Amino acid sequence: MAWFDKLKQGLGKTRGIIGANNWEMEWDDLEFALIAADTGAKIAAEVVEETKKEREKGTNFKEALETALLYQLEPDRTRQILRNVGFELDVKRNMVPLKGKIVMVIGVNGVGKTTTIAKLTQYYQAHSKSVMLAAGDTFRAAATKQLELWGERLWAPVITGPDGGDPGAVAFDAAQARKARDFDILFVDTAGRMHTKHNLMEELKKIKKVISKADPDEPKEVWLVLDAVTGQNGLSQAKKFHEAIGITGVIITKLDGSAKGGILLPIVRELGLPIKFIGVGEQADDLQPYDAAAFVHALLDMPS
Ligand SMILES: Nc1nc2c(ncn2[C@@H]2O[C@H](COP(=O)(O)OP(=O)(O)O)[C@@H](O)[C@H]2O)c(=O)[nH]1
Ligand SMILES: [Mg+2]
Repeated sequence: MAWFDKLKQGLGKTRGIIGANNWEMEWDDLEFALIAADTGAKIAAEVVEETKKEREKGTNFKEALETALLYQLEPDRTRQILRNVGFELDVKRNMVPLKGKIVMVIGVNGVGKTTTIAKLTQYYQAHSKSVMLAAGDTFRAAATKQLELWGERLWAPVITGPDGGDPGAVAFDAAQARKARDFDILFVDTAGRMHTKHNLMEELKKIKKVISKADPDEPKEVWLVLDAVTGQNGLSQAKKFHEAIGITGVIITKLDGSAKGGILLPIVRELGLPIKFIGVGEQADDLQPYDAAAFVHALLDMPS
């Protein structure tokens, strides 16, 4: 199945809530539906206001809602203007750029960090980049093995350390190895949970600092992985991680099976964080560069 259809199918639950079968609804119902899809109350009210404004211009309900959602998800107005004058932006063909060479990937347990790293590896390799991996989740015994298996499958070297060892040491070795072997990108996997005596945020801060000792000015990217299924809870996770570590991008996973696609709105609008990719399945190619229009069109069951 094409990724767009997967996303469309996954968002079908959200679409059901916002009344895709009935493209005309009471404003209160729309507001409630948006809240149910995890946009949060404030943004839901804004979307309703924007939709109303568009309706007053004579736009039909579906297109009015499309504009209102795009306004939220694409704060970069120039892109909207370009689209309005019929200029299509092709994000699928252009590689999602990286500010530096090292990307630290963080997030709570089970959100899909390790799987997403595999997907990112395949994505950047397809754009002719050489990729190395660091198995920084030393907390769970199976985590290193999981990354090693992906590394074998994708022909990407994986730097590992002993189970239960210091994740900072793994990250340091990997950062040095990347430089020495001149690889384009290093993705650093991390744990989502620590032994009770360790604090996860402190540990992640330490890993970040250690990387900059091996390679000054790195990591330039810290990407947070969020599971769409966790809904509004994901927003508070994002706030906490952002305050503690500083996030440069967000990846939303499991949009293939979620009714909570609305979480993207507060991530963009309230936290001001860019969404880099979305995950739509468990395979290495189930990853797509984030595109606001494609997301809204999947949500509203419009053609891509
Ligand atoms: N349906 C679906 N499952 C996913 C997606 N991304 C990851 N998973 C699954 O989520 C589970 C946890 O993933 P993992 O990468 O181990 O999470 P981590 O603990 O954050 O490293 C695995 O079963 C993955 O296959 C996605 O986009 N869609
Ligand atoms: Mg993992």
